[in-house]
Amino acid sequence: MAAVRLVAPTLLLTAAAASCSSPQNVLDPHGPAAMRIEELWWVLFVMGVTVSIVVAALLLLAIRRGRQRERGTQGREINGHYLVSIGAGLITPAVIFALAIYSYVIGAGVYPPVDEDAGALTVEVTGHQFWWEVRYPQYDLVSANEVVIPVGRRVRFLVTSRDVIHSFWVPQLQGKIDMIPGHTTRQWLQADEPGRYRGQCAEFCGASHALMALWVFAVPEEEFGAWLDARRQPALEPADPDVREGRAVFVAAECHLCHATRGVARPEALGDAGPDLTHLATRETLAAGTLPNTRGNLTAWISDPERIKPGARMPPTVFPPDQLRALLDYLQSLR
Ligand code: HEC
Ligand SMILES: [Cu+2]
Repeated sequence: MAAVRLVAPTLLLTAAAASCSSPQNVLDPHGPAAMRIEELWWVLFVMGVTVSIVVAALLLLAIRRGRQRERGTQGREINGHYLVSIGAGLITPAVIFALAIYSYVIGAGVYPPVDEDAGALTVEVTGHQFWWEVRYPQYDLVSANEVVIPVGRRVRFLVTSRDVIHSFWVPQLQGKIDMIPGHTTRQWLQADEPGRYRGQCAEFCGASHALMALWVFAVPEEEFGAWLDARRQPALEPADPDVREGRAVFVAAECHLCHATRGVARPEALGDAGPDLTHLATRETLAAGTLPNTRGNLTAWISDPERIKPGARMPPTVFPPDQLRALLDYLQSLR
């Protein structure tokens, strides 16, 4: 039957999407908000499939009747006006209205009001072309491109942007929310299971929009406490002479004008045009999820960011080999 032929591929595709374990799968939710969004998705999907089947069936019926008329074998004429009025005039609008209310209720549950409650753990995420600034204001902690949250706790996210409109979206945990310059948007995020969840900028923001990803790590409460303690430590004056030399290269090349390495070393680097590098070596990726954080990738990134990330707001710098080695030693010491 044609209707089956029409619907089967859609169902197959959906089943494939639902079963695939992509780290950004809306159909594989790991938090209360994402679960409601998934539920809404399935309800609308089933309604959509039902409408497709009904329309396909009516179309087939009309074709059959047309053929019968041509052959003169047409049976009794049905007066369809009643059916059409009741179906199109009453049932369809009622169903659409019910669905509208239902999706409104889901929306209200997904984005409940976020109060000023100072006690709630707060994370501030600021979008930049093309990376994420991450702050924990209650702990005086700054990071970039990776967010760590405790499992099972509702965390308050305050998001904004430094330049253009971005959108903060971690599909397995919560719906997307715009990051608007000059305006702070609030939302709750909660992960019910420990794990790593990939997020992605969901509003076109320039050439490397697609390379603007972030990771959210949900960890047990004790691990979160330990993480906070470790990340609040400042970067120390390096003891190793090589690393100390690398720090001098970092300052001489003016990396510190854009990148902060908060700590006791002087001059203190406080630049904020680029990601905070105080704990760079603990991050898994470079340049907002674009590259694994390895020595080779650090070299490639520093010598030519534009080749890796078109439009990236960092100038290329080429160093003589010994300076480069020292700089890499320094960057890799930032734990
Ligand atoms: C004009 C400002 C500017 C200067 C100067 C600058 N950077 Fe950057 N840097 C950035 C920006 C912006 C990014 C983020 C790029 C992106 O992901 O889109 C970045 C990203 C990085 C990253 C990746 C960080 C992460 O967490 O993903 C490293 C490492 C880095 N820069 C090192 C350096 C070094 C070393 C120097 C000096 C040789 C330097 N930068 C000079 C602006 C700058
Ligand atoms: Cu963006």
